Amino acid sequence: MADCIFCGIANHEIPSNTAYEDDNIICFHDLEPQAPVHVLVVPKKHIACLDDLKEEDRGLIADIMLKIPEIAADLGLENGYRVVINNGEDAFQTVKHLHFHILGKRKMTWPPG
Ligand code: DGP
Repeated sequence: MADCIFCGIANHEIPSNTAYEDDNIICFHDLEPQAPVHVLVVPKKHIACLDDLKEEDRGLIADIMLKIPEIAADLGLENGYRVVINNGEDAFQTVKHLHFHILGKRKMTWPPG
């Protein structure tokens, strides 16, 4: 989608520090890391947010969920990690292209801010 930063990264028009990539998914290090390890797992297909998921996306989302532990292991997050989806305004979603944050290498707190 035009003017979407994460589409630009997925298309290699915008550079990123890529941690993992396949035909449908790209994972890259966050520009504003909130933990010593902070990557974003992004479907290459433009889906704005969770609310826009369609039945046809079921396989893609399952692939992402199965890939996250593999990426976490590759990043050395053997002591645990947090996966976050910010969905919509109240959740402070700033980039309107669905993405899964993986944060690790520090102790997290609960509840989140
Ligand atoms: P969210 O608030 O859930 O929409 O998080 C968006 C994240 O995307 C935020 O942590 C900063 C990150 N981000 C925004 N623009 C860029 C970019 O151009 N490159 C990278 N690597 N990360 C970005």
